[in-house]
Amino acid sequence: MFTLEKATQIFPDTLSADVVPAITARFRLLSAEDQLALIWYAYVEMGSTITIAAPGAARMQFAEYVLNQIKAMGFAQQSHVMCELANSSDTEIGRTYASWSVNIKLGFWYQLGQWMAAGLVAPIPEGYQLSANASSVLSSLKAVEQGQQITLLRNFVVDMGYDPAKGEGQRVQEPVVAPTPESLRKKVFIEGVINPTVNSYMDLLNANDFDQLIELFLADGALQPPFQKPIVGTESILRFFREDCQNLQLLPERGFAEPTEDEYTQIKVTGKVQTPWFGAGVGMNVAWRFLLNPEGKIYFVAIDLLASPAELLKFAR
Ligand code: 45D
Repeated sequence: MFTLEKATQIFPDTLSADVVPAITARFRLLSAEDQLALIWYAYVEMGSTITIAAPGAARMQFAEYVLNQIKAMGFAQQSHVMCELANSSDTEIGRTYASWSVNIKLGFWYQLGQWMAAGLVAPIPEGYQLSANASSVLSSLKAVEQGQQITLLRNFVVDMGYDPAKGEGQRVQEPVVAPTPESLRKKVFIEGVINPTVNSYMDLLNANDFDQLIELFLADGALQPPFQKPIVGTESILRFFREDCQNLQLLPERGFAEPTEDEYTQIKVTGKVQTPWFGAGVGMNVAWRFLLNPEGKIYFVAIDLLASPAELLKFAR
C-alpha cells in the first residue's frame, strides 16, 4: 500500500536545487537592512538581463490602500515600514501583507521597487555597505541559475509580514481568470510518455481550467510544490491552483513511465515552466513525479526545481 510518505520518495535519484533552501536559510539570519539592500542589489542586477511583467490591475487593487499609505510617508518612516515587513514585526501593515497571496505580495514589492527607482519611496541609502555575511549570500545568489534566482526572490517575499494564522488562514487572492476557450488550447507532446492523465494535467493547467484539473486527482490525493510540504485533498489543492497557478506555462519535454506495486504507475516527466512574471525570459528546469492509481487518478504529484539542466535527461532506474 502506498502512503503519502512513501509516495514522496518515488524516483529518489531526482536531484532538486538544494541551494535554494540553503541560501534562503542564510538570508533569514541577516538584519532587515541587509535583507532589503541585498534584494535590491539582486533585483537591479537581474533587471539588466530579464524583464519583469507589470502586474495587472486586478491584482494591484488589493495592495493599493497600503501602497498609498506608504507613499504618503516620509523616507524615514518608509524605510522603517519596509524593515518591519522584513523583520516580520506584528504591525497592521505586516498583518495585511501576510493575508495576501504570493502574487499580490510580489505586485506590492514590484510597485515599491518602481517608486524607489523613481525617488518616491526611500531608496537603499547611497553607499550602504552590506555586512560580510550579506555579501556572501549575495554572491551565492548571483552564482545560481536564473530560475533558481527568481525562486529565491519569491521565497524572500513570501515570508515577510506577520501571519498570526501561520499560513492556515484564508488568503486574499486576485480573481480567478476564465479558462482558455477550448478552440484556443494547445496540447503538449511528451516524448516517451503516452498517458492521458499526465497529458490532461499539463493541458488543463496551461488552460487555467482548474475545475477540470482537480477531477484528475483522488479525493485524498496530494500535490507537492517545490520545497514545500505536500498539499493534501481536493479542497486544498483546488485552492492552491486558484491562488498560485494562474497563467503558468508548462513545457514538458520528455518522460518515463513504469508500473509499480499495487498496479499503480509512476511517471517522471522533465521540462520547463515559465511564470507569467517573466514569461519566456526565464525557463525553470523542473521534474514532475506522478503516482497514479490503477484507474489513472493522481494519488501524488511532486514538482521539483532541478539542480541543473543535466537533470532534464536523467531517467535512470
Ligand atoms: O525587499 O505543475 C525590492 C506548481 C527591494 C503547480 C524588492 C508548478 C526591497 C503545479 C527590489 C523593491 C505551482 C507547483 C523587495 C507546476 C525588497 C505544477 C522587490 C510550478 C522584496 C509546474 C522584489 C510552478 C521583487 C513554478 C519585485 C515553479 C521581486 C513557478 C520579484 C515558479 C520577484 C514561479 C518575482 C516563480 C519572482 C516566480 C516576481 C519562481 C517570481 C518568481
